[in-house]
Amino acid sequence: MTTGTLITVAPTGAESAKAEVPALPVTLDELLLTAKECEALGAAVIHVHIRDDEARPTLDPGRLRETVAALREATDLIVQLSTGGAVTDPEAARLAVLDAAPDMASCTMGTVNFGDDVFLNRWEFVVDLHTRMQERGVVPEYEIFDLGHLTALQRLLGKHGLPHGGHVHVDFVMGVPGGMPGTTATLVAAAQMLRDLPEGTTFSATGIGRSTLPVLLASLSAGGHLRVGMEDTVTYAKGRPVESNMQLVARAVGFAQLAQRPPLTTAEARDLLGL
Ligand code: KMH
Ligand code: ZN
Repeated sequence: MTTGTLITVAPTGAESAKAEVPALPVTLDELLLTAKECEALGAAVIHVHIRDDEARPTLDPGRLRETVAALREATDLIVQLSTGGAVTDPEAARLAVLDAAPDMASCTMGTVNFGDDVFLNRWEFVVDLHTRMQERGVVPEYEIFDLGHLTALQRLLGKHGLPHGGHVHVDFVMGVPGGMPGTTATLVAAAQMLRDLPEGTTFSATGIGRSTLPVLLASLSAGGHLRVGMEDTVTYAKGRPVESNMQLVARAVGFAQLAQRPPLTTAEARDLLGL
């Protein structure tokens, strides 16, 4: 059954430099302002990467805890911390993200070439992340960069059981150089593979760079949900830099309304995700 649309904003990421993308929210104040405005527009989940005082990506535990508390205080958004971090982050620091006790955390389902880098996600690491989230009551969003990652998820759930809350939600991250392409055909193939996962599994999708719009439109028509934000896209249209995360959320909300699948409220999103 097609429902409303879960809209996730991924405002910062770990890849863009503030010097090159001045609109990127990197301080806590900038993040909170972005979160509040995106919530008012229709976002229900925020996927969070944080930066240090020099705007470099960090997984500093104190800063992560402070960020979770501040987002909860300022908004009703579902707070999803990235355990992906930056490609240079060690596994121990990525696991320690869970100590900040977010509502959700990302769990990438395998290794992928990531431009000129490698985003390493060894099987034992993925199992560790999944089981620690089960123990701590953190709901995962399984990040799928390639179709084989869905097979790895089937194996993970078969061997180690369902996530906390019992609902499985995945996010197709499409168009990363080295991962699956951000095309309608690939999104349909990925959505078909969900038949091998527990009944009721839901998906969001995001297309990196210029695959943003094809992926957004394909996901809406296939019954999927949307992730948008400056983590994934810094160009709004050819030759036009993104002005703010709000601009991307507003565009996603507009398309969702046109598709007669309006944004889910934060309460509806909590129900959907088993929070
Ligand atoms: N920054 C990428 C290396 C996640 O947040 O879990 C990984 C990433 C996925 O963004
Ligand atoms: Zn991320």
